[in-house]
Amino acid sequence: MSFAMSNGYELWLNYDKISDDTVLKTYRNQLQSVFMEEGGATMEAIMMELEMGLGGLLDREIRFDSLPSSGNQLVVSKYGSLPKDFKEDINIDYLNSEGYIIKHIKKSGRGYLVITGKEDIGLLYGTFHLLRILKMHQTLEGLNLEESPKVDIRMLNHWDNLDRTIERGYSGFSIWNWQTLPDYIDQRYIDYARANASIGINATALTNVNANALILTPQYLEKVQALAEVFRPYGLKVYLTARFSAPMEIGGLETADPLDQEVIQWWKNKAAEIYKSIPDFGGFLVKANSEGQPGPQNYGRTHLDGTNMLADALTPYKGNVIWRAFVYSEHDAEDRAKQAYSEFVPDDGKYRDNVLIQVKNGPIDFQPREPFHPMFGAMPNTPLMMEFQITKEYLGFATHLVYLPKLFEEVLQSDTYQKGKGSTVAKMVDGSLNTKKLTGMAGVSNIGTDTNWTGHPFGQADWYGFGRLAWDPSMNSEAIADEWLRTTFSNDEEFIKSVKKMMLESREAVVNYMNPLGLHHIFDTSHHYGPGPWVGNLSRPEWNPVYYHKADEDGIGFDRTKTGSNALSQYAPAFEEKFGNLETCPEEYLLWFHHLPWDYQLKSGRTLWDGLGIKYQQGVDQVKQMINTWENMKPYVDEYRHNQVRMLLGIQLKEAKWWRDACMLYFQTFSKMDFPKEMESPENTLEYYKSLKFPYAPGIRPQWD
Ligand code: BDP
Repeated sequence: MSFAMSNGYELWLNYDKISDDTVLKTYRNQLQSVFMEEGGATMEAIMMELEMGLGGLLDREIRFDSLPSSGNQLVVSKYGSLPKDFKEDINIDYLNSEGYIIKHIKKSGRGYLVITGKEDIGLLYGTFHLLRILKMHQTLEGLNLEESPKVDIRMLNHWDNLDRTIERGYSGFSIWNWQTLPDYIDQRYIDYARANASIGINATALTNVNANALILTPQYLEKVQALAEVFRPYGLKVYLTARFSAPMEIGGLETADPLDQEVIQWWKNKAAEIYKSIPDFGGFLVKANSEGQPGPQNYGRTHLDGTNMLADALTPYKGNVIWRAFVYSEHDAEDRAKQAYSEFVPDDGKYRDNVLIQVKNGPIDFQPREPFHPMFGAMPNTPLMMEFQITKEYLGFATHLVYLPKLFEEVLQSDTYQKGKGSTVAKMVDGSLNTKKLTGMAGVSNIGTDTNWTGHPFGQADWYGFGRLAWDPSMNSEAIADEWLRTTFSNDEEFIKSVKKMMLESREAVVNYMNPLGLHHIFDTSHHYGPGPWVGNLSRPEWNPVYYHKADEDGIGFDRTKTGSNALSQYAPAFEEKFGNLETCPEEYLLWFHHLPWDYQLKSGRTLWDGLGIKYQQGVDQVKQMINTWENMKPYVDEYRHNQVRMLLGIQLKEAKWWRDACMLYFQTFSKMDFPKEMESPENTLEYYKSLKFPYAPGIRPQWD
């Protein structure tokens, strides 16, 4: 077999000719011509995608024809414009405005594959779905698909700074070239919009949540407008991060107090100015009173005051405020995991209708494994937006192969018990549990200027999977891996089977070699690259790893039961009971909720100490297994990408061992016990691991140094 080299730029949208001749012949016969309803920019985008996609996959010029046609045809048309006899075969009653139907119907001996919906954007989403079907070699005969997104706002959050560095970015610089905008439209902007539309992402916040007020000045808004124009045909709305002190920094006011009349007016004027040039502007994303960012509390006001003030400024234009719940204070001695809940839950139901509170998936910070955030089960009257992190700040940067949709799925399928058993986080997020009016899911982007966008070729799967889950939070991660592999690499069953297995197991591997048995936040400080469980000298207690593992001679773990911080009380009684009781607490969460002696007996009969070492070793062994799997995949993958992944897996193995050795040596200073026999001996001393410094590790926020 020979393969075209792929540098990965095309993502899952590579349209090389279908290699299976039988499949190709069938599709060519079924799609002899295309009928397209005439229309605006979105219809043009569809036409362009069909010319590239259908033209490429079928390896021929696309013939556009009238309806009815002389042969079998693809029909792309809004329902309202379809001929009457086509309408009779299709029911769009249950579609929402972004939804679509793909249906294969027969008329006078001809086959018509109809993509239809209520709006143009539905047709675009349907077109991408069809191209996916073709790339996966699925049958068109008898096709009858109906899809509507279950979540309203499906959004990427770019933590991109105006100097093009990216906070927690590991795949190059920001793709937004502010210097050449608005005049120069990089092809990447268009391809970015295409890629997002192909997985249903419909919103993007362009700038870092640690915001720079300059983005709201005319000089930058003109550039934002240019991007918004590129994105519009693809249904992608632009949001900006709003720095709460902007009225002072760029408005010349003396205060940013949300109850001050001048401040209120300043934001109203700013909204009017933005909507004048970007009529479909999405709204503001805000990080306030968190990690040094300004906010309403600087003026003795509450998050509610700040949120509603901004919301009022956007109401006339149907814009939204997305207010982040990632707040914790150095002045609060309370367990960090409890603080956001205490801050926001009392105001449930008091937010304006155009407000969403954006909550990270877990109560601490995007760890390899966390229980779901208790707010998801506690604010039935407020739209809560899920925030996942696609970039791997705590999961090995862009060098580790860790398939994140598996993590996302675990969170979404967790039971909050809010309305009894089965009240999953997914049902909360998609609004079905409380019939929420506004719903959303955000993912902190892993995209940069690297040729393949995400650094690690498998990082693309995380972007892809995030989009698919935002469209339908009940999807399973295995089906997503299947789609991504087939559309990105190959349909070969042997390849799919092995690599899918590797992807699905990769998330547990990273948990094992970094943070097993419920350990969390034991990363080296500031850059979060590698282990740093010994760090205990930072000014804020909750920035220190020792705060989270609490290891001492008696044992290890954070007691969050009644005898400890009682963070468990923020969950529903059924959850509290299960996780609070050592008999029933799943061992993956043991040290998240309990402080236990080193010789505590695990279900396996081994001590906690042995169990820890065994898990760390298991993580290392899993990476070795991944390396084996990948070696065997050589016949199925082009040399370029095979080599890339092979080298990256080498780094992953090195770092998995580093984690195992550094953590076990450090914890041994407390446990004073021998390593379990299953564990390989450490390769270096604890002093060596402690001495490692990474002054230029990527993705750090300069002001945090
Ligand atoms: C933490 C990151 C920090 C972000 C912060 C946030 O370390 O860079 O600014 O989250 O989400 O995970 O605001």
